[in-house]
Amino acid sequence: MSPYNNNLKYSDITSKVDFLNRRQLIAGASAVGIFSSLSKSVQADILKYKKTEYKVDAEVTSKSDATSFNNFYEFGTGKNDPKNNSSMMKIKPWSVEIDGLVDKPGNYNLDDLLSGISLEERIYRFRCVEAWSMVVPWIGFSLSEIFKKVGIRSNAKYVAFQTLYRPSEMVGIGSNPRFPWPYVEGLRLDEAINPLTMIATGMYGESLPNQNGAPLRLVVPWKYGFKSIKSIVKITLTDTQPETTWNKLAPKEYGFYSNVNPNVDHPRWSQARERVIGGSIFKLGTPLFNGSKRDTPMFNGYGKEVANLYSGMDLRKYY
Ligand SMILES: Nc1nc2c(c(=O)[nH]1)N[C@H]1C(S)=C(S)[C@@H](COP(=O)(O)O)O[C@H]1N2
Ligand SMILES: [Mo]
Repeated sequence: MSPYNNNLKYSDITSKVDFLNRRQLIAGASAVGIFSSLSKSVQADILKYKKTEYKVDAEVTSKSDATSFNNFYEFGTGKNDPKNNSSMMKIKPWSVEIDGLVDKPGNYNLDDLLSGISLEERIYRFRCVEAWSMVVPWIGFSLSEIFKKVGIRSNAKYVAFQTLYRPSEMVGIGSNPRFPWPYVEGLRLDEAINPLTMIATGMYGESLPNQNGAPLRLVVPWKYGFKSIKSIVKITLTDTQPETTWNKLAPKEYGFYSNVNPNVDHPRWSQARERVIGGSIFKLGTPLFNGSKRDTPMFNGYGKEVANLYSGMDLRKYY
C-alpha cells in the first residue's frame, strides 16, 4: 500500500520504518557474522531534506524495484547489471568540471558545489523510452542552483552533460566497446533552468545508490529517461546544440528533445501506453514480468509546467 493513497509523502512514514529495518539488519547481520556483505546497503547516508509540493497522484514504486531494475549501460545492458556490477565505482572523492560559457569555470569538488544548496524531496513520474514507468521520490534541487553559483554568460544556449568514464570500475564499457563512451546528454538552456529540471543526489530518503547514478544525476521528468544522465562529471554551457549518446547511436529512433509524447511512436513500438513497474496486484517477483498498463500522458503529465517551452514546435512530429 502506498503512503500516497492517503496523501502522505513517502518520507512522512517510511523513514522511521527504514530506520527500524536498518537497526534490525545490523543486529541480525552481526549476530550471524555476515555484516560485511550487508554493510554497503545499511551504510547508505540518510539525508536531511525538506518536502515540497512536487508529488503525483500515483503509487510510488517500491525502493527495491527502483534500485534493481535499471538502465546504466556502463555496468552492462541487463536490467539487473547496474545493481550487480556498480559497487566498484568509486564515488569519493568526486568532482564536477564546469566549463564553457560560465563566469566561474572550474573543477568543483562535490562538497563545494553542493554547499549552501538545500535538498528537497520531489516525487516525479519517470518514463523510459522503452515504455515502462516508475514513480520515484528523488532528493535533490533545481539544476539552476548550480548555474547561480557559476554564473551563465548571456550567449549560452545549451547545456551539455557527461558521465564518468572509468573502464576499470565500469565493466559495461569494456564489454560494449563500440558504444560511443562517455555517455553524454544535453538540454536547451531554457529547459535546463526550468524549475522541474533537477539534480538528484538521493532517493527514498537516502543518498543515491551507485546503480541510480551516484553521487549526482540529472532528472528531467517530462523527457524520456535516457535524458536523465547519471554520475555526472562534466557540465558545459555552450552556444551549439550538444551531441547526445542515443541520438548518435540511432538518430532515427532518438531525437535531441525526446519529450514524452504518446502520439509519436518509436519506430519499433507504440508510446501510447506504459508498463507501470511493480504496479500489479499480482507481484510475480521480478519487474520484468509484472506491471499494470496505463496511458502515457503528454509531457509525462508535466504539460502545465513545460508545454510553453515548445510553443513553436509541431508536437505531432518526431524530435
Ligand atoms: N550514464 C548513463 N546515464 C543513463 C543511462 C546510461 O546507460 N548511462 N541510462 C538512461 C536510461 S535509458 C534510463 S531509463 C535512466 C534509468 O534511470 P534509473 O536506473 O535510475 O531508473 O537512466 C538514464 N541515464
Ligand atoms: Mo530509458
